[in-house]
Amino acid sequence: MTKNEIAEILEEIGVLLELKGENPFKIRAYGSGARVLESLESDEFEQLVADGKLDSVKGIGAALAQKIGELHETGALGFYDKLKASIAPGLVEMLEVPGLGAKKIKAIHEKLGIDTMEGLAAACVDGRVAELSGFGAKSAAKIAEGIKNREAYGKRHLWWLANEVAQPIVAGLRERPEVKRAEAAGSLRRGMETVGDLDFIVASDEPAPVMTWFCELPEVKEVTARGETKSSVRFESGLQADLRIVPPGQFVFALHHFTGSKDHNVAMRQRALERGLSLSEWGLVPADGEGTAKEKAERGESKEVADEAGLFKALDMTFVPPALREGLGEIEAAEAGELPQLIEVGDLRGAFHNHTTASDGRNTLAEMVTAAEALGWDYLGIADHSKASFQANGLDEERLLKQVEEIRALNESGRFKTHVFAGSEVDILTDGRLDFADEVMAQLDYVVASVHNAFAQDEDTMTKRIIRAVENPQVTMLGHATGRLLLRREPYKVNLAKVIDAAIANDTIIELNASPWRLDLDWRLWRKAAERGLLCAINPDAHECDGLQHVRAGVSAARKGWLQPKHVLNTWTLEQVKARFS
Ligand code: DGT
Ligand code: CA
Ligand code: CA
Ligand code: ZN
Repeated sequence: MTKNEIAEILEEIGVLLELKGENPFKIRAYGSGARVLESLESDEFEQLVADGKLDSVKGIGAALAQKIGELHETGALGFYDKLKASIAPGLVEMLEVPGLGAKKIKAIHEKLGIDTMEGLAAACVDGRVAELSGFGAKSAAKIAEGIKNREAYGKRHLWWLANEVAQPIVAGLRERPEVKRAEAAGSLRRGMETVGDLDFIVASDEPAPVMTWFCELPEVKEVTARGETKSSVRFESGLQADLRIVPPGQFVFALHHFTGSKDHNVAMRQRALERGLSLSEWGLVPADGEGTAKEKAERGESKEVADEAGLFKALDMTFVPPALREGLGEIEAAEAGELPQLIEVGDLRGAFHNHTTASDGRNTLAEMVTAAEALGWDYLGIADHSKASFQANGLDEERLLKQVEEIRALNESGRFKTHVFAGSEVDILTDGRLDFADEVMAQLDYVVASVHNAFAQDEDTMTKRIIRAVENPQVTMLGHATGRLLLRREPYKVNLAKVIDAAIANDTIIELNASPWRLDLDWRLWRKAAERGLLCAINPDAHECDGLQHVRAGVSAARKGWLQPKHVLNTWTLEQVKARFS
């Protein structure tokens, strides 16, 4: 296990101990142990483990060092497994409800004897939670709402996580000798920010062994339907997947049909009808004549197409990338040959808005730059939190200016090919003032301004607050414009049309926060905004080296927003970005 994975487990152990009501010193030891680990360089950590000297680090005692060693070596820890097994799963689940921490869950468990979600939901309704000391009616209502959201959200899954499940399965299908072609279709292929279920389409003349392989995958928890050419399964996470196996001649039509979206399909079928054709998952057949579309296709009456480009061509269109298949004007644009050349991951030369161990990141400045260099990036922007974000260990003026010096020295040292821009993610205070004075921000290469508190402000107040920040000449870009956390937290109330107007008028960039949990500003708003001149920055908001990879999710969302390289700051050359920041 890597040091960051170990740190996560230590953090979790702290929370589990708190749920059990263990002594506060013990609990704190795990939390601070995690933070000490995070602040070590990876090499330094490996060396300490190899030398058996972890316990010489301040904040890591002998017992903790032993546990870290065990996790590092075996990837498991008996103490942790036993601890988890000793706590009712319902209590652990409650940690995911917004507004519920270990302390409150413990009180609910001890005073009301509740250890399931259902029990908790009922106690919120009948007033028992409201009566508990330290709760009250307002907090009971908030918990009830959190549980309800969780149920609604629970039916969908984050694109990033669903994709991590899907890709190895596609690769596995393609390795099978009976499989001619295999793709993941549906909302996953279209790059929707959340996914209801996975839809695998396979071309094969010999479905039986493929079906068996799929239904017997080790990660499959339950086979919910099993047929010769179609099956459905459910994974541990609750994510479900359909597999359809079709004869190779039908593959392109099935792939297109099950990629969707429904709106896109409806428009495509309409277009086919105008040409005397009927389009379906079976094929593209004459609309008139004997029998159903399926029968016609089976009689070999379908047009033959080698790939989706061929299918679109048969309807006098250019290829529509899956990202654009939402029925939002892509048919007309493809007919006119006016589809945009969408941005690709390879167009990115760097990224802004990244954190280090100076605030709440898990990797040091040097580690982050090393990771950016490995990605071949020309530049990396560092924007740690500012002092108002004390819970994220935000930097005050003194620490910030020291970091700027450190970054300038790093650039001059020639140690990395990747240039580092010195920035800050500066809190937008409740009235729209910024957490740093203009003279301080003027010493930075750029500023990301973000809202991190007072989410409950009314729409008018929040809109004015954000616009005031957007109008500040020191602000380069606005961070996560709505604060939403997909499937977890609703956006705060803000008039985005006004914010976008203000950003365009003041030549302020708005980020497309590429964290798979945010993807904020939403892709649905980008096409129009970019046409009106809004510049986008695809910002991974990375809190560790691996987090830089999240730009992939950002690019996926940007493509759904019809964005081209010219709309995105990260595609600019180093010299162009330097000029913009100067
Ligand atoms: P999801 O799973 O909710 O995230 O969204 P999708 O788009 O993956 O939807 P899903 O899995 O129900 O079906 C996959 C695609 O199959 C869908 O995008 C379009 C096509 N499809 C499924 N059912 C229908 C239907 O009743 N009518 C039409 N026109 N297309 C359908
Ligand atoms: Ca689906
Ligand atoms: Ca489906
Ligand atoms: Zn932030």
